[in-house]
Amino acid sequence: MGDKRGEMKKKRVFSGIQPTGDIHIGNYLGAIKHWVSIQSEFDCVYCVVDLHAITIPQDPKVLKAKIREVAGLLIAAGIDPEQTAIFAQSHITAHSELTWILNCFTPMGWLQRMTQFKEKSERQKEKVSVGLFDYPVLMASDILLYDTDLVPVGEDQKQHLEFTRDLAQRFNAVYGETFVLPDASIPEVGARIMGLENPTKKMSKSEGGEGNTINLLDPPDIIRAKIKRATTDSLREIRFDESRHGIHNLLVIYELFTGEDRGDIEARFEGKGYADLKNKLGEVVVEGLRPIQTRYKELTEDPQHIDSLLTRAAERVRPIAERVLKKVKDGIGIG
Ligand code: ATP
Ligand code: LTN
Repeated sequence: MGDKRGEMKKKRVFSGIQPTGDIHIGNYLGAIKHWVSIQSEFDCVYCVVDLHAITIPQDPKVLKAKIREVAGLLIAAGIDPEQTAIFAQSHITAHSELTWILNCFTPMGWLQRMTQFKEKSERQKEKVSVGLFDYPVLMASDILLYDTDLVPVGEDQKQHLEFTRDLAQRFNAVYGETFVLPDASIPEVGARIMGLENPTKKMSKSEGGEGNTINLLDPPDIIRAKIKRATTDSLREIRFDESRHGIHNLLVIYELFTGEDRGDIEARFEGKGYADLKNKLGEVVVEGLRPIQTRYKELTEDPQHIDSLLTRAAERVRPIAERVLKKVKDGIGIG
C-alpha cells in the first residue's frame, strides 16, 4: 500500500464506482469481481466517485448512505481494506483541482463526442449540468492522479479511457512527461451484462425498471422472481448465441457465477426448457450472492466502521495524488 512501488514493483490499478442507485450484478461481474481477483498482483486503489454522482441531482441523505453502502459492498464482495485502498473521491481535493486544470487543456469537441454524455443528457433534457458534460475530465483526473497503469472497467467506459489517454498525451507533449498513460482492462466475458427485461441494453443503475437489474442486496425471492420474468425468445434451444440477446445474457450470468465452461453448460441444459434454466440460474445467483450479503450485514452493524476505513484509506493515498498535482502545477507555472 501507500506509494512503495519502487520496492514492490507492482503496477498500479485504479478504478471507480458511483454511489448512486443499487449496485447490480452487471457492476459485480463486469468490474468488482475483477477488482477483487487482482488485489494481490497489483497495487490497487478503488474510489467511490461521489463527485461524479452529483453530476445528476441527488438527495443528500440518500447520497451519504449510498457512499457507505457501496464501500461496504466492495469489502463484502472481497476487497481487503488492509491491502487495498477504498476511499471517497470528495475526501481528496486534488481530484477537483486537477479537473479544473485539465479543463483548460480539453478541447470542447472531445467532450461533445462522448456517447455516455449524449445518452445521459437526453434523459436529463434542459436540467443537464456543466458537470455532466465535464464528467470525463473528472474521470481522467481520478486516473492520472495515481500514476495508474491499469483501469479495470466494463465495456461502457472504453471511450472515457481513450479520452483519458488522449488528454494525458496532449498535456505531456506540451509540458514534458507528467502523466503515466493508463491502459483499460476490460473482461472478455461479462464486460456488458444486459438488462433482464430489455436485454438489448446494458443492465444499468439509472435506466430501466426494477425488474431489469439484479441488485447485490436483493433478497432471494426477489432474485428468483426477476429471473423468472426475464425476457427470452420463442425458440427452444439453450445455446450461447449472441443474436439471441435474452438467453445469451442468462447463460453468460450462469457461466460467470458457476465458472463452468460453455460446452458443459449447453450439455447440462440439452433438451431442457427455459423454465429449467431460469430455476437453476435463480439458485446459482442466490447462492453466489449469499456470502456477499451475509458479510455486508455483519460489516454494517457498526456504521462508523466503514466511515473510518474510508478516512484512513484517503490518508494513505492522498500523498500520491498531491505529488502528481504538484508536478502538474510546477509544469504549468502555478501553485
Ligand atoms: P449508470 O448505468 O447509472 O451509469 P452503472 O450501472 O454503469 O451506472 P457505474 O458506477 O457507472 O454503474 O459503474 C461501475 C462499474 O461497473 C464500471 O466499471 C462499469 O463499466 C461497470 N458496469 C456498469 N454496468 C455494467 C454492465 N451492465 N455490465 C458490465 N459492467 C458494467
Ligand atoms: N465513470 C465510471 C466511474 C469512474 C471511474 C473513474 C472508473 C469514475 N472515475 C476512474 C475508472 C476509473 C463509471 O463506471 N461510470
